[in-house]
Amino acid sequence: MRKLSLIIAAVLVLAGCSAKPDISATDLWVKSSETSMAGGMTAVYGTITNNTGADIVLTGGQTDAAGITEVHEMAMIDGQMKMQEIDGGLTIPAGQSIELELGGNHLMLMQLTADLLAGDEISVTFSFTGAADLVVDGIVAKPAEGGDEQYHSTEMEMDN
Ligand SMILES: [Cu+2]
Repeated sequence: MRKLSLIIAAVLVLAGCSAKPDISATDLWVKSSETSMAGGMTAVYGTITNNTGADIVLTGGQTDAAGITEVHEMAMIDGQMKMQEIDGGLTIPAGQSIELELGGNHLMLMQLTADLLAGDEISVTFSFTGAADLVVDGIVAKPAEGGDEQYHSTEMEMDN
């Protein structure tokens, strides 16, 4: 009997350890708009936290909602603000969070497989170096606040 309760205690300790995920994703959403149509593109935003004691790198992802999923940044290129894939991925330092946000880094979805309307939900797998994949279901599509329908157009230019 004593031995059995020790085993149960050990199992509970193990379960407790695995309860805290290596990576947590909060406030995730995907932009819906008239530009987020089948064949088009959009992006996923939110906060991703690295709960481990070592740096990890967000390298991309995968979703049934799109043909291509990449980690993008905004950068000045030839005097124009454009987005581009981040070479080598986006580092999330040990114990810290990164923000995927409008006008900043984002998880780009290209070649959308279907229209993405407000209220639609998608599932996205985030891929990392240094940590296991993270699958997030139920990421809800909503319009961008303030309206930035052209934000993800590669034609976008800054008005000076
Ligand atoms: Cu992008």
